[in-house]
Amino acid sequence: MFFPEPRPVMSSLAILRYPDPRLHTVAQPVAAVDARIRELAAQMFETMYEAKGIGLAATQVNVHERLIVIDVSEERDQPMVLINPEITWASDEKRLGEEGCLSVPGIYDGVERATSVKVQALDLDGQLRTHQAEGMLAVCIQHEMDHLLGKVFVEYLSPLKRNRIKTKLVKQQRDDERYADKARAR
Ligand code: K1U
Ligand code: ZN
Repeated sequence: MFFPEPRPVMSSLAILRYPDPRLHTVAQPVAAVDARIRELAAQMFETMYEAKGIGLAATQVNVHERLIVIDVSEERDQPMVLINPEITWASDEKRLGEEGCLSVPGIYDGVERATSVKVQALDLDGQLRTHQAEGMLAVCIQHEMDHLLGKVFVEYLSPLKRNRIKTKLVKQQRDDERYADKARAR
């Protein structure tokens, strides 16, 4: 009789949506890079790839530990994990670029960020590494590090824009819940 190899069970995680207050939680350092953290990183990659994002912070999946996954490659084959990341240097040169966020669906706006950064972080083997990042990778690292501090990119926008976004997303969430309730009742 043929018994197939057991496959690792993977599942996507729910992404918190702005203005969920849990997005403003400050993440705590990862105490140990162990099997739990490797499993969480794998689930976060699955969630990020499924949502067609280029990055995801643990905060966004309601885990308040300093863990980020990123893949800015076109081919989606350059996964990067940053555990307990710290920016050790940022360029004085800044650039205004368009950002989006999986926790703020459908909203894109300009944010000014350093064009290059150096970041130190542990990898999945618990090794300390230094990364020099430019372009989209530098932007994505800064965006995800903000999530770990409880900051969402809309907080760089004017209060007027931010309130409009909040109102739009609260309404969208209510409509989505009503639609789901109706679908369940059918
Ligand atoms: O943190 C997140 O929610 C992921 C976010 C990362 C990010 C995108 C753009 C600039 C900075 C950080 C996303 O992946 S949003 C969706 C997306 O794939 C995207 C949006 C705009 C430009 C490029 C990619
Ligand atoms: Zn984001």
